[in-house]
Amino acid sequence: MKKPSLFTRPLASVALLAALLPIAAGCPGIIEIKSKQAASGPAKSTVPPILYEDFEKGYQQVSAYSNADGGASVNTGEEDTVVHSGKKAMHANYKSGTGSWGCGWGIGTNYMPKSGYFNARGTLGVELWAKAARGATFQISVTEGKQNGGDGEVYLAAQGTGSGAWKRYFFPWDGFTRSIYSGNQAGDDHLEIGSIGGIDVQIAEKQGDGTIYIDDIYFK
Ligand SMILES: [Ca+2]
Repeated sequence: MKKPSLFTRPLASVALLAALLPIAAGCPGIIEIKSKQAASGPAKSTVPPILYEDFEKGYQQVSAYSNADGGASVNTGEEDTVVHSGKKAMHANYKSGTGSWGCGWGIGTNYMPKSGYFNARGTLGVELWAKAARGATFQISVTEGKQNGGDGEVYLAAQGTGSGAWKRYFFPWDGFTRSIYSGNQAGDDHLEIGSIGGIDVQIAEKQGDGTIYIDDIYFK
């Protein structure tokens, strides 16, 4: 799997962007920065980790969808045995099917701020722990809220690949791309991390049946 690109990007460009930032902030409109918060920001998170879900207060499924025509299905629930930390995680038992897409679900959160969205500004991406079969792939997406600059677009991270054991995954914001299949298609084409409304997970088609466990989801 590709390593976070922050570590491979030439330091000079990071330094240059860091130097330009105060100018950009002071002169709105002169430099437009799109979907690249992490790339144009500092190389370290400037805020403490923000907990999205650790399942210790239970698991809330907010949606589930599967390509029934292709034989796909998914059932998600609270997990009390296979956990990364604490006493609880979540699991999804899936059949990926043989259609043109597989299945997915929305992970609810017990920690949603009263505003209705997470302000993840100052973070570099999404960290989570997952245990998936070796070689099995999954993909997370974030849906923007509709306040604080968000306009309901959906952005997809790069695929994660299971190792058969619990593994830490980090999906940097600058690796997310806008979904052309879901979310607002008439938005500003800009991932607004100041307004994250939710996280989904998708399992692509044609990779058999399995179970994926997920725990400890943070914006970091
Ligand atoms: Ca947007």
